[in-house]
Amino acid sequence: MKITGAKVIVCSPGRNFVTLKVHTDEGVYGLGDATLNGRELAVASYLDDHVVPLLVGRDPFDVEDCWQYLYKGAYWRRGPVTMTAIAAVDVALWDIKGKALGTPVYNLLGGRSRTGVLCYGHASGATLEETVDAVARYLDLGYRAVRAQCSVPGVPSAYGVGGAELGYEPATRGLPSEDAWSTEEYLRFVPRLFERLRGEFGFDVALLHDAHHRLTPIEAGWLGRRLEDCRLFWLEDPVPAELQDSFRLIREHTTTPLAVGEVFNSLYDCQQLITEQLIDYVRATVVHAGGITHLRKIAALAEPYHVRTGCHGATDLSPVSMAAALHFDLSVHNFGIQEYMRHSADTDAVFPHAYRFADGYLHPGEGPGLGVDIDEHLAQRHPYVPAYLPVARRLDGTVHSW
Ligand code: CS2
Ligand code: MG
Repeated sequence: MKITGAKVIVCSPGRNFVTLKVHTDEGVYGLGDATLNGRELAVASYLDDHVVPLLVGRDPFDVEDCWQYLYKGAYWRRGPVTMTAIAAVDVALWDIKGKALGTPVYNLLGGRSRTGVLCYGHASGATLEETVDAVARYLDLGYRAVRAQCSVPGVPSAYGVGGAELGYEPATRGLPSEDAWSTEEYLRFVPRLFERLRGEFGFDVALLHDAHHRLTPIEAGWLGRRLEDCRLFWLEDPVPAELQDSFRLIREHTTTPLAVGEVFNSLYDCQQLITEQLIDYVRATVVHAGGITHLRKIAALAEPYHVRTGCHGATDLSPVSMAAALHFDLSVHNFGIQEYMRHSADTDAVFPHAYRFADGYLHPGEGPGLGVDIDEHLAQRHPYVPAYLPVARRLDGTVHSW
């Protein structure tokens, strides 16, 4: 079998997505997600101009060789654009292999390690009581794990609040919006949120929270210790993770489990965090961390260090990513949890898929390949619209991590 070409499909069914469709001389094609929220066209160009021409004539079954060729052959290694482009090719080749062999991709990754993929949803509210109600709605839907985010009194726009009923879409069309931030108000409020939630729901539901890169290590250590009696499943992105040493300081102060890595694009971003057991969950994903091939290597490094996976799964990761993640999640031994932000009806129509939610778990489906497709005609009806993630500023105007 040979690759005959590939097409980069940019569409915007409510939000922007970039999809790579790789064609072969036997009529089998594979899909890969190449969406990088706010920088979509950079990846589309990287693929169109610098990757697709290199794929023609290659054997799509040579997944590892293709990965190494695109990674080492680029010379300029790593980075979110490069690794998202490589990821799209990688996932498409796994899709082709599964389809050609007539088996779901998880069977190519070692088969099933569990009956279903535990997932978590996103509850949020403008007030404590709204957030309590939102968590209750997720429990009524059958979720066993829920991320809770709430507006913070005195902070005009906290992270993770608002948007669709069962999702949260931070990117807005047009130029970046500017969100105000106050760490002091946030630290004063978050313990109240989780004490209220534990008081309402007890300890049967797994509660998660995303600090979204906004604290210093000592602030994160304080918050983690303050939340210990609330037994969070994890505290996510407590600090920006460029300096992996930071997590030593947090670890000295708290046993609250830590999760990081949705912005990571390679094993090297988390090597120290894993080997020094500074985190409990690694959030790297198939779409931004080099595809299934590289994510398996991150998980393999993590396994002996008691670090589990917790793949990112926000609305800006398309159903192609969700499908690929679920095949990986079903098979990888040190699986932790899968984020599951439901997509809009428009998105689901463009990307018909086999995966389904039942009783708090996701299942990838039993069809060959990834079990996801793209309706190119429908996609064309939703052209790209420039959209950006917000920029955060502290109340005094200083730019802060969003
Ligand atoms: C968040 C995301 O899902 C999460 O944990 O961090 O909403 C993130 O802000 C977006 O995916 C960024 O594009
Ligand atoms: Mg996050």
